[in-house]
Amino acid sequence: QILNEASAGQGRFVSQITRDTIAFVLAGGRGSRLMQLTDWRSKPAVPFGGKFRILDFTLSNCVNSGIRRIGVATQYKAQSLIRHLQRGWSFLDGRFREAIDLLPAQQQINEDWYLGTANAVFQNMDLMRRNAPKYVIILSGDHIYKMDYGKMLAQHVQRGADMSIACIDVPLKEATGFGVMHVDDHSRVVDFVEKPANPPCIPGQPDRALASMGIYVFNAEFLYEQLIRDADTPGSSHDFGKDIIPHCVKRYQIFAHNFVGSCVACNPGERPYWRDVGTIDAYWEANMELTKVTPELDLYDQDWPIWTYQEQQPPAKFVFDSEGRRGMAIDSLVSGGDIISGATVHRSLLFSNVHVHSYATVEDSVILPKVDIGQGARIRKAVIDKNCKIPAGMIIGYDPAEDGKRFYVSEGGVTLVTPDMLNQHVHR
Ligand code: ADQ
Ligand code: ADP
Repeated sequence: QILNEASAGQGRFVSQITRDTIAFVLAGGRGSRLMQLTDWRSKPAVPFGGKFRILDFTLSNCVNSGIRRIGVATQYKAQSLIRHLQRGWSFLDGRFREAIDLLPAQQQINEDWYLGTANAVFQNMDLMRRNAPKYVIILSGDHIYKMDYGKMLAQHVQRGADMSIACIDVPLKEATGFGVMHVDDHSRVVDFVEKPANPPCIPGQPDRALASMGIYVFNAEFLYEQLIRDADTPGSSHDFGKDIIPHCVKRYQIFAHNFVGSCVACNPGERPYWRDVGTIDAYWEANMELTKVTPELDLYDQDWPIWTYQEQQPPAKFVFDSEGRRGMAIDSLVSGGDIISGATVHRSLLFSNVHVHSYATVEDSVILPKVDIGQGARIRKAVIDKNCKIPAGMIIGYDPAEDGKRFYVSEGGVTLVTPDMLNQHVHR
């Protein structure tokens, strides 16, 4: 309908709607289930997929959807994220009303840091108002997915909604970690519970639930009204899922947008790709999936590029060592600055500047930037953090009991190694 109206000269094109939209990205949470991987950086800054940071996926969705006025709210250990954004995302050009604004919690209004997700937006409301957007899309910097937000915005406008919530159906037993909703025949949200102990199922589908993706489109004026009301509500935790949405569902026009309609390059009949990567196991698995011949997440789609910052690096290099052992990587993603010399790499992701020395083997592992793997080391099913220097001959991932004494071993048997752990237990 919206396209018909637009072509008849009465309505508004999707490109006009996205131009009238500001994106507000929540990137302040720690992501504590990623264990020591988030000791020194927030979850959105965690490297992913051989060259990106988790937040790059959300920001690329914005830019590729034509939403180019973006605010990023940061709080927990933000230095790494801020540096990444300054280096990698400053290509947005103010002359075209494009901008990326870094919005660290800075006690702008009173003594408080960002108390909850809604409070993070509330504290930046004046800044937002000055840009006079018609719509605000609120996003989280925590997920890996490709989504055309323009389609969600167009549907929001077409339905005359006050607010829209993107949703995805998930297994019922996983729904306790999400906001879960009920919708009527017109997709209007009639009930919403945040992280319920006993989640309600989708009618007729006893083992599935309709989960909020934490992606919200608001009419700007409606958002301001709700934020002001919430700020004045005693006892509120100032959170969208816990406070704002439950208050609004019975009173206003809140609609669910099905992610299937706006995911990019989803195969028909298959569930669309949306990953939380919030635990070491989920993080390792999502990275490992990328080493498959045809992974679900296509990083090579030139119509939906994932933007990032990476230092200039020389090409990856594979060499025979002095004794003629072949350096090779199979079913793996390798990056600029890597050198694999007389070592074997299988089903692994190597970020930039990784050196693997002779006789070493690396299997089923995620190796973050600037890691040095010494001669004869053997690494299996591991995540090795940035700047680790793995001593010659070290064995990781073959004996969980032994690894557990020095490193972190996840429920799923993934060993996480950080420089702090190596300093404490190995380099003493
Ligand atoms: P959670 O994922 O548990 O649930 P939350 O921890 O509030 O939500 O984090 C949402 C986003 O906000 C994250 O990107 C986080 O980094 C950021 N964030 C958290 N606190 C912040 C603060 N004080 N300042 C700035 N940023 C902050 C939410 C919804 C659920 C929904 C899931 C989907 O509440 O209803 O189902 O997301 O993952
Ligand atoms: P990233 O590439 O994610 O920014 P870094 O290794 O550069 O990762 O670390 C992020 C930030 O944390 C940097 O400011 C770094 O100086 C700091 N940091 C990392 N490890 C330590 C540590 N052991 N002690 C103090 N600061 C640290």
